[in-house]
Amino acid sequence: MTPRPLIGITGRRKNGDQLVGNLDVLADFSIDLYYADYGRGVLEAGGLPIHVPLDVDPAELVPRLDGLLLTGGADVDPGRYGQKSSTDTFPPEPLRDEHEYALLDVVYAYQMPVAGICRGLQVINVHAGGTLHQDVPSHAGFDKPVTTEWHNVAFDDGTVLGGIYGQERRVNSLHHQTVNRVGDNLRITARSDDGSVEGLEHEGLPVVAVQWHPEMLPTRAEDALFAWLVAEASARR
Ligand SMILES: [Mn+2]
Repeated sequence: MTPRPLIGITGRRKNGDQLVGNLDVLADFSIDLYYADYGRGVLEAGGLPIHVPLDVDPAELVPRLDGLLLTGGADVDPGRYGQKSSTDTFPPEPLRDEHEYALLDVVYAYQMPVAGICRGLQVINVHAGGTLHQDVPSHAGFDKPVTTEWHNVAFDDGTVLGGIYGQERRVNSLHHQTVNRVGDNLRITARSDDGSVEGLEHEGLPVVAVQWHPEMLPTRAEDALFAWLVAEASARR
Protein backbone atom coordinates (compact mmCIF):
# COMPACT_ATOMS: atom_id res chain seq x y z
CA MET A 1 0.00 0.00 0.00
CA THR A 2 1.28 3.42 -0.89
CA PRO A 3 1.71 5.47 2.27
CA ARG A 4 -0.79 8.29 2.62
CA PRO A 5 0.74 11.76 2.27
CA LEU A 6 1.33 13.40 5.63
CA ILE A 7 -0.55 16.70 6.02
CA GLY A 8 0.36 19.05 8.87
CA ILE A 9 -2.58 20.84 10.47
CA THR A 10 -2.08 24.04 12.43
CA GLY A 11 -4.08 25.01 15.47
CA ARG A 12 -4.28 27.35 18.39
CA ARG A 13 -3.19 27.44 21.99
CA LYS A 14 -5.52 27.81 24.93
CA ASN A 15 -4.91 27.88 28.65
CA GLY A 16 -6.19 25.15 30.96
CA ASP A 17 -8.62 27.58 32.60
CA GLN A 18 -10.31 28.11 29.20
CA LEU A 19 -11.38 24.46 29.04
CA VAL A 20 -14.75 23.89 30.69
CA GLY A 21 -14.60 21.12 33.26
CA ASN A 22 -10.82 21.11 33.48
CA LEU A 23 -9.15 20.58 36.85
CA ASP A 24 -8.29 23.81 38.70
CA VAL A 25 -4.74 22.59 39.25
CA LEU A 26 -4.30 22.48 35.45
CA ALA A 27 -5.50 26.06 34.96
CA ASP A 28 -2.08 27.35 33.95
CA PHE A 29 -1.12 24.53 31.59
CA SER A 30 -1.17 25.01 27.80
CA ILE A 31 -3.56 23.15 25.53
CA ASP A 32 -2.95 22.92 21.76
CA LEU A 33 -6.08 22.23 19.75
CA TYR A 34 -7.74 22.26 16.36
CA TYR A 35 -11.24 21.33 15.17
CA ALA A 36 -11.28 17.63 14.31
CA ASP A 37 -13.19 18.23 11.06
CA TYR A 38 -9.99 19.55 9.45
CA GLY A 39 -8.33 16.20 10.12
CA ARG A 40 -11.41 14.32 8.98
CA GLY A 41 -11.40 16.22 5.69
CA VAL A 42 -7.76 15.26 5.11
CA LEU A 43 -8.43 11.61 6.02
CA GLU A 44 -11.47 11.35 3.78
CA ALA A 45 -9.46 12.77 0.89
CA GLY A 46 -6.83 10.05 1.40
CA GLY A 47 -4.25 11.94 3.45
CA LEU A 48 -2.85 11.32 6.91
CA PRO A 49 -3.42 14.36 9.15
CA ILE A 50 -1.01 15.34 11.89
CA HIS A 51 -1.33 18.27 14.26
CA VAL A 52 1.55 20.75 14.28
CA PRO A 53 2.22 21.93 17.85
CA LEU A 54 3.30 25.54 18.29
CA ASP A 55 6.56 24.43 19.93
CA VAL A 56 7.79 22.53 16.87
CA ASP A 57 10.62 24.05 14.83
CA PRO A 58 9.26 24.31 11.25
CA ALA A 59 12.75 23.77 9.82
CA GLU A 60 12.83 20.35 11.47
CA LEU A 61 9.23 19.29 10.83
CA VAL A 62 8.40 20.55 7.34
CA PRO A 63 10.85 18.28 5.45
CA ARG A 64 8.96 15.30 6.93
CA LEU A 65 5.55 16.56 5.76
CA ASP A 66 4.01 16.34 2.29
CA GLY A 67 1.56 19.20 2.67
CA LEU A 68 0.24 21.82 5.08
CA LEU A 69 -3.27 22.92 6.04
CA LEU A 70 -3.53 26.36 7.66
CA THR A 71 -6.75 26.38 9.67
CA GLY A 72 -9.16 28.98 11.01
CA GLY A 73 -8.84 30.91 14.24
CA ALA A 74 -8.25 34.33 15.72
CA ASP A 75 -7.49 37.53 13.83
CA VAL A 76 -3.98 38.03 12.49
CA ASP A 77 -2.26 40.74 14.53
CA PRO A 78 -2.92 43.97 12.53
CA GLY A 79 0.60 45.04 13.49
CA ARG A 80 1.72 42.48 10.92
CA TYR A 81 0.34 44.81 8.23
CA GLY A 82 1.20 48.06 9.93
CA GLN A 83 -2.17 48.86 11.47
CA LYS A 84 -3.64 49.20 14.91
CA SER A 85 -6.47 46.88 15.84
CA SER A 86 -9.91 48.39 15.26
CA THR A 87 -11.80 45.37 16.60
CA ASP A 88 -11.63 43.19 19.70
CA THR A 89 -13.86 40.38 18.41
CA PHE A 90 -11.10 37.79 18.11
CA PRO A 91 -7.96 39.08 19.84
CA PRO A 92 -4.75 38.18 17.99
CA GLU A 93 -2.60 35.26 19.14
CA PRO A 94 0.92 36.51 18.35
CA LEU A 95 2.62 33.20 19.10
CA ARG A 96 0.49 31.48 16.47
CA ASP A 97 1.10 34.25 13.93
CA GLU A 98 4.83 33.91 14.44
CA HIS A 99 4.74 30.12 14.14
CA GLU A 100 2.62 30.11 10.98
CA TYR A 101 4.85 32.75 9.37
CA ALA A 102 7.85 30.51 10.05
CA LEU A 103 5.97 27.46 8.73
CA LEU A 104 5.12 29.30 5.50
CA ASP A 105 8.73 30.43 5.03
CA VAL A 106 9.95 26.83 5.15
CA VAL A 107 7.03 25.30 3.25
CA TYR A 108 7.49 27.79 0.40
CA ALA A 109 11.21 27.01 0.28
CA TYR A 110 10.30 23.34 -0.23
CA GLN A 111 7.56 24.25 -2.73
CA MET A 112 5.23 22.10 -0.65
CA PRO A 113 1.45 22.29 -1.25
CA VAL A 114 -0.50 24.50 1.15
CA ALA A 115 -4.23 24.88 1.61
CA GLY A 116 -5.58 27.74 3.70
CA ILE A 117 -9.03 27.97 5.25
CA CYS A 118 -10.50 31.20 6.67
CA ARG A 119 -7.75 32.63 8.90
CA GLY A 120 -5.41 30.45 6.83
CA LEU A 121 -6.22 32.52 3.75
CA GLN A 122 -5.71 35.72 5.73
CA VAL A 123 -2.34 34.58 7.12
CA ILE A 124 -1.16 33.67 3.62
CA ASN A 125 -2.17 37.13 2.39
CA VAL A 126 -0.60 39.11 5.25
CA HIS A 127 2.57 36.97 5.17
CA ALA A 128 2.89 37.98 1.49
CA GLY A 129 2.65 41.68 2.37
CA GLY A 130 -1.10 42.11 1.97
CA THR A 131 -3.60 43.81 4.27
CA LEU A 132 -7.04 42.98 5.65
CA HIS A 133 -10.33 44.77 6.15
CA GLN A 134 -10.51 44.41 9.92
CA ASP A 135 -14.26 44.11 10.40
CA VAL A 136 -16.79 43.05 7.76
CA PRO A 137 -19.99 42.14 9.62
CA SER A 138 -21.82 41.19 6.41
CA HIS A 139 -19.74 37.99 6.19
CA ALA A 140 -19.81 37.15 9.90
CA GLY A 141 -22.62 34.62 9.97
CA PHE A 142 -21.99 33.72 13.59
CA ASP A 143 -25.71 33.49 14.38
CA LYS A 144 -26.44 30.93 11.63
CA PRO A 145 -25.83 27.19 11.71
CA VAL A 146 -22.30 26.70 10.36
CA THR A 147 -23.63 24.48 7.58
CA THR A 148 -25.80 27.24 6.13
CA GLU A 149 -24.52 28.06 2.64
CA TRP A 150 -25.87 31.57 2.52
CA HIS A 151 -23.74 33.46 0.03
CA ASN A 152 -22.50 32.86 -3.48
CA VAL A 153 -18.87 32.54 -4.62
CA ALA A 154 -17.81 32.86 -8.26
CA PHE A 155 -14.51 31.36 -9.46
CA ASP A 156 -12.26 32.58 -12.26
CA ASP A 157 -11.70 30.32 -15.27
CA GLY A 158 -8.23 28.89 -15.71
CA THR A 159 -7.46 28.85 -11.99
CA VAL A 160 -7.07 26.01 -9.52
CA LEU A 161 -10.26 26.92 -7.68
CA GLY A 162 -12.19 27.35 -10.92
CA GLY A 163 -10.89 23.96 -12.04
CA ILE A 164 -11.93 22.11 -8.89
CA TYR A 165 -15.17 23.91 -7.96
CA GLY A 166 -16.49 25.04 -11.35
CA GLN A 167 -18.02 28.46 -12.06
CA GLU A 168 -19.74 29.13 -8.76
CA ARG A 169 -21.14 27.64 -5.57
CA ARG A 170 -22.90 28.55 -2.34
CA VAL A 171 -20.78 28.65 0.82
CA ASN A 172 -21.00 29.19 4.55
CA SER A 173 -19.38 32.34 5.94
CA LEU A 174 -17.85 32.57 9.42
CA HIS A 175 -15.35 35.36 9.00
CA HIS A 176 -15.46 39.00 10.01
CA GLN A 177 -12.29 40.00 8.14
CA THR A 178 -11.55 39.96 4.41
CA VAL A 179 -8.59 40.59 2.14
CA ASN A 180 -7.99 44.26 1.36
CA ARG A 181 -4.68 44.69 -0.49
CA VAL A 182 -3.55 41.42 -2.06
CA GLY A 183 -0.07 40.20 -1.11
CA ASP A 184 2.86 39.81 -3.50
CA ASN A 185 2.62 36.91 -5.99
CA LEU A 186 -0.93 36.13 -4.92
CA ARG A 187 -3.96 36.27 -7.16
CA ILE A 188 -7.65 36.59 -6.31
CA THR A 189 -9.43 33.64 -7.92
CA ALA A 190 -12.80 33.69 -6.14
CA ARG A 191 -15.16 36.45 -5.03
CA SER A 192 -18.55 36.70 -3.39
CA ASP A 193 -21.33 38.72 -5.00
CA ASP A 194 -20.34 41.82 -3.00
CA GLY A 195 -16.79 41.61 -4.36
CA SER A 196 -15.17 40.24 -1.21
CA VAL A 197 -12.18 37.96 -1.71
CA GLU A 198 -13.16 34.33 -1.10
CA GLY A 199 -10.21 32.59 -2.77
CA LEU A 200 -6.49 33.23 -3.25
CA GLU A 201 -3.80 31.35 -5.14
CA HIS A 202 -0.06 31.79 -5.42
CA GLU A 203 1.28 32.62 -8.88
CA GLY A 204 4.23 30.25 -8.67
CA LEU A 205 3.69 27.84 -5.79
CA PRO A 206 1.03 25.21 -5.00
CA VAL A 207 -0.79 27.44 -2.52
CA VAL A 208 -4.60 27.69 -2.57
CA ALA A 209 -6.83 29.27 0.06
CA VAL A 210 -10.53 29.81 0.61
CA GLN A 211 -12.37 32.12 2.98
CA TRP A 212 -15.25 29.78 3.81
CA HIS A 213 -15.22 26.54 5.83
CA PRO A 214 -15.49 23.43 3.62
CA GLU A 215 -14.62 21.20 6.59
CA MET A 216 -17.88 22.16 8.34
CA LEU A 217 -20.16 21.39 5.39
CA PRO A 218 -21.92 18.07 4.79
CA THR A 219 -19.93 17.90 1.52
CA ARG A 220 -16.64 17.66 3.45
CA ALA A 221 -15.86 14.07 2.40
CA GLU A 222 -16.08 15.00 -1.30
CA ASP A 223 -14.71 18.50 -0.95
CA ALA A 224 -12.46 19.57 -3.79
CA LEU A 225 -10.00 21.60 -1.69
CA PHE A 226 -9.08 18.65 0.53
CA ALA A 227 -8.85 16.47 -2.59
CA TRP A 228 -6.56 19.03 -4.25
CA LEU A 229 -4.25 19.26 -1.22
CA VAL A 230 -3.94 15.48 -0.85
CA ALA A 231 -3.42 14.95 -4.59
CA GLU A 232 -0.69 17.61 -4.69
CA ALA A 233 0.93 16.15 -1.60
CA SER A 234 0.77 12.62 -3.07
CA ALA A 235 2.37 13.80 -6.28
CA ARG A 236 5.33 15.17 -4.30
CA ARG A 237 6.05 11.97 -2.44
MN1 LIG B 1 -17.82 35.03 3.14
